[in-house]
Amino acid sequence: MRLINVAAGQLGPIARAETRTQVVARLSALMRQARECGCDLIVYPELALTTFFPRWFMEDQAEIDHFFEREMPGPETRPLFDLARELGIGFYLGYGELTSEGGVINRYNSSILVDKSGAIVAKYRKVHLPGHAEHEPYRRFQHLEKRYFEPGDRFDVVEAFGGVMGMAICNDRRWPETYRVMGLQGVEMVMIGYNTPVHNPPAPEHDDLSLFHNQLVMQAGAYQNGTWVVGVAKAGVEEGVDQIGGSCIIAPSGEVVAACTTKGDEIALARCDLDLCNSYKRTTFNFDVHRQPQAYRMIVER
Ligand code: CDT
Repeated sequence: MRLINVAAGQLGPIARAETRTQVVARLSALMRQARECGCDLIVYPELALTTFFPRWFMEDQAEIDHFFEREMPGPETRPLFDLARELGIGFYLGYGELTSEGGVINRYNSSILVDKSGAIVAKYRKVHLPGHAEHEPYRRFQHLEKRYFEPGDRFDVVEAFGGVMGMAICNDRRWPETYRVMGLQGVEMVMIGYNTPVHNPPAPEHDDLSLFHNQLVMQAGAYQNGTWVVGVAKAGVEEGVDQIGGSCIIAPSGEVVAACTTKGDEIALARCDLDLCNSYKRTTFNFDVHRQPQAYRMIVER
């Protein structure tokens, strides 16, 4: 057995006025709970340091940039890294990343994986940015990820925590390619933070299915690639927008083995044996034996 004790570290709403320091205190409280329960790793949501700001149309760049981190860790986030090192627990954290190289500024919807020594061992930039780039007045709230972020361009994996670890962010979880590209690299645990409004303005007929779709895509991704999946929400009514909860930990069988039951700050725990992946990776989903890539060319050519 190769065990990782994992916590899904769900957050309730973060108000626009809440400071990084206040949020880090909430993240720290969840981290302490997780460690008291023997966890090696806690997974936090997408954009876990601020409110989900793409719901607002903004033109003032300084106002927009307030939601981004210029360094990681920075002065306000360093206490979380220090606590991780002190407790001996790793974490996945989603945040808005602002880079500045040679006078060129780029902004991404990113996540990092931090090991038990408090060192960043991997960074991921969200590939599938949903929503729109311009103000759409018909919407009760906006979803302007295409305005505020550039897309990432790769799904890598990293050896950490005794296994092969991968990251994705929110909308990525709906796309089979996300899991498959990491599956082809032998991924054994995919960590995914999300912010998902219950109401989808362009398709309100999906609203009643939002929790079902959340679980459907992550269960399918886990089973079809023989990997653990840890999906973690920022949930509840945030600045007037109701966001789904449904944080859960899914085994390579596709079964949900732990789940949050509230829409607030809460941890759900599972003892994840990475060797459970083998049973799927070596049989039904033995890619070397059964895949037929010559029949899939259209996926990358169109
Ligand atoms: N954050 C994020 O990617 N949310 C999307 C919302 C639906 S598309 C407007 C999601 O896929 O959950």
